[in-house]
Amino acid sequence: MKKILLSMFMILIMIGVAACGPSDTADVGGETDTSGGEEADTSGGEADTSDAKEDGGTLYFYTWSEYIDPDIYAQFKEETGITVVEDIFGSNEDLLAKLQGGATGYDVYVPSDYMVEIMIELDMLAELDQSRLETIGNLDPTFTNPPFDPNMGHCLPYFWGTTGIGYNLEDWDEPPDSWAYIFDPELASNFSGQITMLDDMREVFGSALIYLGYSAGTTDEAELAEARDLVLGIKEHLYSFESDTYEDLMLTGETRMSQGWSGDIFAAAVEDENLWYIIPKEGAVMWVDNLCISADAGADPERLDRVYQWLDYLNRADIAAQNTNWVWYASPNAAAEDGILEEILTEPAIYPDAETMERLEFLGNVGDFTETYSRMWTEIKAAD
Ligand code: N2P
Repeated sequence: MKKILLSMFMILIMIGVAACGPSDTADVGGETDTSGGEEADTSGGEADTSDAKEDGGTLYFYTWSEYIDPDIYAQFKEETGITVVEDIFGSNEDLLAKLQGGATGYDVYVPSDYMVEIMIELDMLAELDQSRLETIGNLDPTFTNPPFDPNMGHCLPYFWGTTGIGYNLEDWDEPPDSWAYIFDPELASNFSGQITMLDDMREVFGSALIYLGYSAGTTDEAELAEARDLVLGIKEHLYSFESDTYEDLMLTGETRMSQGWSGDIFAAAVEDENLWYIIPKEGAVMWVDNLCISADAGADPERLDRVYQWLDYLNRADIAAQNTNWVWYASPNAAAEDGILEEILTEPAIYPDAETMERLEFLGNVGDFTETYSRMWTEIKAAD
């Protein structure tokens, strides 16, 4: 069954990308500028010199919050002696802005599909030498030639998922099946002050555009303005725009509904079974996040050596399965399937069926039109 949906995925993954403009990267240093998330040396901190492997150096990993089983850092260190230092970004635009603003020293980034394309164009990524990865064959072929990175020339797919609605079963007899529960002011007023949306302009516009019946990656200014007005119309009912801790707000009961990422909500549901996630009937954004090597790590053989060990480790069948069972996102790693929890593999909101896949859409690279998104996003953020 999964095979069928993956061929659907293949078709969808063909529809997703365009072009973008120039800029440059940054200076030197490894000052891991914490973008608003905390910097966490989750690697087990100081090396235990008694048993541990000899110091294998440090690798700087720039990723999304709660996007890896934290035990993996310690396990990797145990096996390789390499300390991984994690730093967090909240959106693809945040990642790009941090790097363009001068943050450096990172070895591996985790951008989504359209941002991979942008970063390749900006020469921010090193090429991937697949011959250095013993585990390369573990990936499902569906994911090995994405249009945003032909033949995985630069990056390795890490996880994929959707952007839908997290809700609390206690509040509903029937699950909320529509974006209207967030975007219709009257419906949203039922949970006034208890709804979050992602602090992520492409995701917010993407969901609003899909609700309006437009493409999630529109480059039509009038359509985007309509989406902006839609969000402005419900802003008074939002608790906040929040991407890193929104699931925690749902866990404490402070919020009752969120625009969120599939795995974040399902991982929270492990702690509170009343939390659940749906892909609305109008459709939703889907994405593939990727492990990509920074251009400066690519120019340094020692750093590169650590990077390939890290990528190979994350792509190992047992580690990919362990990681999936912690993050609750869908894995592109076919070899991991045997080790992935049945509840994950059979959850249609994690691995959607073919019919649902037809309603999913990639955000796509909107090129220079990104400026229009930014302007309208600022208008949303600035409004009272
Ligand atoms: C994990 C965030 C998932 C990334 N907290 C969505 N692209």
